[in-house]
Amino acid sequence: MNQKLEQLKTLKTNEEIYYYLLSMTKDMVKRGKKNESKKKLYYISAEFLIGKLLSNNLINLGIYDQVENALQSLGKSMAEIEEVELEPSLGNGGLGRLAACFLDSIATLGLDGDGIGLNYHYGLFKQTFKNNLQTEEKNPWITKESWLTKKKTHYKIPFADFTLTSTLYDIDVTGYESGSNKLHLFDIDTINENLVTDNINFDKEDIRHNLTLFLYPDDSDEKGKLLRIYQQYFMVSNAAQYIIEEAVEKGSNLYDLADYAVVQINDTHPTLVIPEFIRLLMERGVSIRKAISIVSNMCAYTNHTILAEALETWPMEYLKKVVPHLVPIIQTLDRRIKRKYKNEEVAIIDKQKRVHMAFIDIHYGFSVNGVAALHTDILKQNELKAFYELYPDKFNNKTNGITFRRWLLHCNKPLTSLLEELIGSEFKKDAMNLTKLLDYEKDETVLSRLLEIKKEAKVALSDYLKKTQNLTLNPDSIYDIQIKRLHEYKRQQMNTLYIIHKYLEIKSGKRPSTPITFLFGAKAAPAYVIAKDIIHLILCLQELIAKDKEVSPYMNVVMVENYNVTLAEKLIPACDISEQISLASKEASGTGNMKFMLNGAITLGTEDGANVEIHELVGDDNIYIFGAKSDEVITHYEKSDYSSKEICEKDAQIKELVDFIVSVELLAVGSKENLERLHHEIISKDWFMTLLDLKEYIEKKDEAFKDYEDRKAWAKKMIVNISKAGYFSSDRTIAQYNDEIWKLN
Ligand code: 26V
Repeated sequence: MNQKLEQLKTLKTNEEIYYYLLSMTKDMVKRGKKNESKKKLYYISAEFLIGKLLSNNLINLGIYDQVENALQSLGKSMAEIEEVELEPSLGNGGLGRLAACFLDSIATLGLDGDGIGLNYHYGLFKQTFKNNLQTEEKNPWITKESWLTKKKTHYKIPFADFTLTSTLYDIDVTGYESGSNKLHLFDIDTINENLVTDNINFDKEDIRHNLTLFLYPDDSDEKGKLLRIYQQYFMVSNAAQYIIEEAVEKGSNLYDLADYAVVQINDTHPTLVIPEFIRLLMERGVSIRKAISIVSNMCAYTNHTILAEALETWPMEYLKKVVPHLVPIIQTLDRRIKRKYKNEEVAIIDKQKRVHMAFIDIHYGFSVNGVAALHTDILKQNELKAFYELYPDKFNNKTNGITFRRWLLHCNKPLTSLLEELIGSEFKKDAMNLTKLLDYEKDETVLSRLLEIKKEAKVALSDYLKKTQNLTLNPDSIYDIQIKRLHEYKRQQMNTLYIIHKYLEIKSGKRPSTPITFLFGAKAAPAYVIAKDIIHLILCLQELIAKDKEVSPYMNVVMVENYNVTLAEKLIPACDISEQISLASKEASGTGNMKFMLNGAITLGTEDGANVEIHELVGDDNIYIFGAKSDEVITHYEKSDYSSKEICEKDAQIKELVDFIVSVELLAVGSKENLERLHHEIISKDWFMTLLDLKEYIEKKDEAFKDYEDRKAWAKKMIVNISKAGYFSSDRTIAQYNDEIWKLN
């Protein structure tokens, strides 16, 4: 090791150093311990939002400090070296990031479990802003040397009209002071990157050459949907072949496959793995009856959303076009259910010949889990009630978690050091030890140090955003942050209505005691028109306020470009107020909420997803909760009795805020088409009930800003939040998955 670091000191450029460390790390992992057991977990997911890997791997291998010291003697820092690494965008948001946190915890707990997914060359997309609008560009991340290791593993993947040959690429997954596992990403050698013409456009029908170009290409049309099925089948056929091969090598006779493998199906995207396993077993001589039973004992499904538009159903016609060989199996699976249960609601193939992917998972898997207590309850009592009645024992909750290696040890070193100094280092291995911090609730010195650390993080974020995006932030302001995918149910639009409220207040002479910075980070799906209009509104407000000398000393809006894991790591430590304001019942869990809490931000949120559990843990005094509860919201949907129009007509204040979207001021900086469309959407539809909660939101947020003025009382809230965050370690979540679902030896 020392010799290696001496050699490092002979290097000059950041690139040379990065690639040296990359290969050194890969080498160490190769020679290090591997997690091994008879039964193995395979976490199949269309998304793995892994973020940059160098720092995390060095932390997990226990050599971060040594490397940092060596770099310092060269007059360099890890922060600079990390800039060389490109961040892959192999995920949309929470679901993909969760998969990455899980891989870290699986390895850390010494469990034998690999991830399986696809090697998208251009990821999701890189977001840029032009004329206050989002534009999408490809996001290449694969360099000649990278964390990917090309393997000699290849499979034949049969489609209707042709067969593709796959190639496997592996990424090492290091555990924190533990053995390592792998993330297997499958690809095709015949990919043609030149197919991408402009931005993210490409020929959607040229499957042999486009299959792994992008994550979830726009599926607003038939071609896009078909490509998505091609991707899904390619992913799961590779997975199934790989899993069977490994199990057989270990001694499985196929009939005992479930003793060698357990498969976690991450949302419905990998669902076709069920019929594919059955097909492969039948090919190897197993009867269909037996094959179904083997597979049903091996597969477990996680549901990540109740949004109807996100629950996948594929028209039978599409499946016939792409994977005709799976169709008879899916029909058999469906027939068996129809024979057993007369209830139409639980049929796999409905009357319109659509295949309900989630229903395959529920009938033919042994476990169904939601991702937060409230979410699981809603699944049982509402969305999947009919299934819960059939299979009460399959349903279970696994509240999400986050890896503290990335979301504390790596992203907030000053806070980590303070914690170590105060409560020792056991919390790094067992996060529940963070409760020891409660002893310091009244310690003035500790409270001041916490505030200093927060200030330092704000300065660091300001410097970074100045340097990388030419954004100007005031580190003496309150940092109020909402970072997550742009979706109406997450209600970024409600946040903008508050901003309008504050702007108008300041205009009328009512100034906040401490200036406020409203930070946003969000990508909108390329075909999601209203989401893009909301981004437009945020950017217009940013411009309007920045140009207004009367207002800008007191408030600013900052939307970061291309929000990703790397930016999250810098934004989260700097946050004072964490915006978790989804319409109750719609956010399955949220995981950003946990990251913010761990870094001493106070949540302003609805009783939704894991916010409910955060609220229970920290108590009323250490969180700002507002808004309609989930049962009330569900009732509104059932009765269709919510009308934003009525609210606007009755409430002049709300009307004033909403109408400001199409004010002369905003139209002067923005596009009439976008702003008018958004305005119309809110006053005439507002499917996610922004206006229902707006008044309470404004009140609560004002209360939070007022409380912020008492810095010591605020710091105490920070302490409570940090000390109670241990429950949200993904180590806890994974231990529960293992104890209750996977049961690895
Ligand atoms: C997908 C789609 C695709 C079609 C257009 C609309 C739409 C809306 C939402 C989604 C979400 C897909 C599933 C997902 O990402 N769920 C997230 O999973 C996280 C990890 O469990 C959880 O923390 C988030 O609350 C949940 O939204």
